[in-house]
Formats: sequence, C-alpha cells, structure tokens
Amino acid sequence: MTSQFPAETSASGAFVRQPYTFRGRFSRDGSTPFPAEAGRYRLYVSLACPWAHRAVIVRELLGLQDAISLAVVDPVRDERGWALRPGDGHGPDTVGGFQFLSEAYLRSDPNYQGRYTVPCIWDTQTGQLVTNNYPDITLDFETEFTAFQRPGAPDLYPEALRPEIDALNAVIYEEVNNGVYRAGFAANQARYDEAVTTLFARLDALEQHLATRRYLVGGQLTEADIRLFTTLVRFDAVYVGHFKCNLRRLVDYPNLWGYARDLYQRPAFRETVNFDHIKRHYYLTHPKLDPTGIVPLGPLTDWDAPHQRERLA
Ligand SMILES: N[C@@H](CCC(=O)N[C@@H](CS)C(=O)NCC(=O)O)C(=O)O
Repeated sequence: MTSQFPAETSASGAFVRQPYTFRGRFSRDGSTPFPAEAGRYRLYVSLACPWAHRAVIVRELLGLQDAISLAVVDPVRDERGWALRPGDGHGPDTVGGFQFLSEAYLRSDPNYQGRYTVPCIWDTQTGQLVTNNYPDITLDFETEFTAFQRPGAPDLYPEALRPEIDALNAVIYEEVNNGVYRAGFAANQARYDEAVTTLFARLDALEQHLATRRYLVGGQLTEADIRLFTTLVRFDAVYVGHFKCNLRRLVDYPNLWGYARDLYQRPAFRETVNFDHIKRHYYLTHPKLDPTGIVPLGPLTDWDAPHQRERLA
C-alpha cells in the first residue's frame, strides 16, 4: 500500500524525500553488472512526473529510443501505486508484462518496503530493477550509452562544464525542483512560507541569470537546462494552484518564460510534454490537497509564442 504523499513529513512539518533503493549504474566498458546495451533495458515513466520527464527528454535528445524502450504509466495513481493500463499516450506493458509498477519492484526484491516510484529501469535480461535513482539515469544515458546515441547527439554533460553544472543542479534541486514539493506538501504554515520564499528568491535570481544567457551553463544546452525545464513547464499548470507556489507565475518572468518556450519549441521537449497527464496526475492523485477531484481547464498559455532568444546564442 502506498499513501498519497510521495514521502514522509518530519516532526517539524517539513517534506522529506525517501532515499532511493535501487542504485545500479550502467557502464560502457562492462565494469558494472549493467553494461550499456541496446534492446536490453526498459525505462518506466510517468509523463506527469518531473523526475521521470528528464529521462524521457534526454532519451529523445540523444536518440536512444531504439536502444532503451519506454513504458508510460497511467497518470492517475491510486493506493495500488502506478498502473500500466491501456489509454491515451500509454498502454499495456508489452515487454515487462506488468499491470502495476509494484510488480517490478517486488520481483526485484520481495521484501521491498519503499515506494514504487518512477522513473525506474528494468533489466529484461536479469529480470530485475537496475535503478530508481533518477539523478543517475540521465547522467548514465549521457556518458555510458554513447555508443548508441544518434550521430551528432549533443554532449549534455561536457567534462569541462561538470563542476558548474553539478553546483547549479544542487541548488536548483533543493530550491526549485524539490522546492515546489516542499511548498505543496508542507504540513504547517512556517514550512510552507520558508519553501515558497526560498523558491521565488531562486526564480528571481535565475531570471537575472537568463537575461544575458540563452542557457544556464556554458552557452549550450546541458543537463542543467533539462532539470530546470521539467519544473518550469509544470509551474503555471499545477504548482501555482495545486502547490500554492503563487507569488508569481512563470509567465510573469520575461526571461524564464522565454527560456522555457525556447526549450519547449524543440521536438524532444514539446513531444514529451503532456499537459493532460500532468494536470490529471497532480489534481487527481493528492486528494488531501485537492479533495474535489476537479481538474482545472486552464491556464491558457501560448507555448508557441516566439521567444526571440536566438539573439543570446
Ligand atoms: N524516487 C524519488 C523521485 C521520484 C518520484 O518522486 N517519483 C514520484 C512521481 S513524481 C513517484 O513515483 N511517486 C510514487 C509514490 O510516491 O508512490 C523520490 O521520491 O525521491
């Protein structure tokens, strides 16, 4: 049984994420039990989930679709956890044969007590989960699956930029990616106030940062942009209302909003954004936050409006 909350609340009322359980790493040289191979691994995601969305975008950008198969869960999660059922944009799990994601977790470890989270990767050869540790997944796609990437695939994690990318990722994770969850799942006013204040201070700083730069780090698209994008694209649709992150909207930040559209207007981003899954997941999966089960129709947002950020290239 899983509760509606993705993690526990501490005694102080703060939202605390659970640690990851499956932490296998892929290797290009076979130095780990999971060598990078085409056709062996299957990525399980929810298109609603910002952590899973990163992996979906990177898989597309790098052209790994034929090497790593994809299974999309139903966006609405009940007490049985994520389900694989026929539907729009998702379907039965023809490879793993799972009806619920819990089956993959419990087949890998019958004593597993944690949450059944996406993203996770299933090894069709050994019949076990390799990892549900999302920060490793994109980095391994970028650095260990190079032999299977499309010709001309971008280097999203260039060695020279790694210290800067890692440092920015750490701050953005704490204050933005997880910051919206800390606001939404805060159990008291003080923890909510803290999370929202910190979140918007960081968005204000990023707004300045992006005034003169097209990308976050090094004048090129990197892992850092993908991690920020998956929170920004959900911001006005769910975090402003459902998580009460409402000091400002994304559309109120000219640079952040232009930056988000610049990314969205590329196929690997646009084709992996599913606002229907995003809205139905958040508004229907946390009845404590939104007991009516009514999914808002808006906002009406023009993601295709010209962004004019080429001038910063
Ligand atoms: N496993 C990670 C991140 C991934 C994550 O939170 N995934 C969510 C969806 S956005 C999930 O699968 N939740 C299922 C659950 O909590 O039962 C964590 O909780 O820190």
